[in-house]
Amino acid sequence: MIEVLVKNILALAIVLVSFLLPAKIVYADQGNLLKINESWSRATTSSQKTGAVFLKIKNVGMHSDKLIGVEADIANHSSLHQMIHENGVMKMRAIKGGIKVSANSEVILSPGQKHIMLMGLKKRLKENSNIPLTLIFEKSGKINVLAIVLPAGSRGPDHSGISEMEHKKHMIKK
Ligand SMILES: [Cu+2]
Repeated sequence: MIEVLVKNILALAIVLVSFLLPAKIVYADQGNLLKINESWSRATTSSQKTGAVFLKIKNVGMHSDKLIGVEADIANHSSLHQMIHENGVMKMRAIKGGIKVSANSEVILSPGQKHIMLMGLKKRLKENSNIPLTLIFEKSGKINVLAIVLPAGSRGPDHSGISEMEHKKHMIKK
């Protein structure tokens, strides 16, 4: 009788342990190691057919990753761009090979630098609206982001008086 009881307790213990283990595996999800902060864009007029999105990518993990693409329903075509100087003129070029985000570091996409280009806008970017985007990373896969549209000519959330709480609303939504 006692032997049966001990066996039952052992079986129960094994079941409990197996319930506890997967929780730890989920916690180590690579996708959570990339934090997308301060995603923003600038309002456009109805005649403007292109827009740009800027954001910060923080890698709190121990492995590097790479932003290799972007998808946005609001535009016919979205790509990663870089500004370059050519014969004294600033030009935009598509980034080949993606944007590397090293372990434990941050990459900032900002005006005049690297940015996400939205080409063939299907509708104008309205101030205070949100643009849903999907960032595609080599290792972490897809991460959905909402970029807030700031006034035309804005220099970014840091300079527009948007509170820290507003920032958090636009952080990574996986
Ligand atoms: Cu561009």
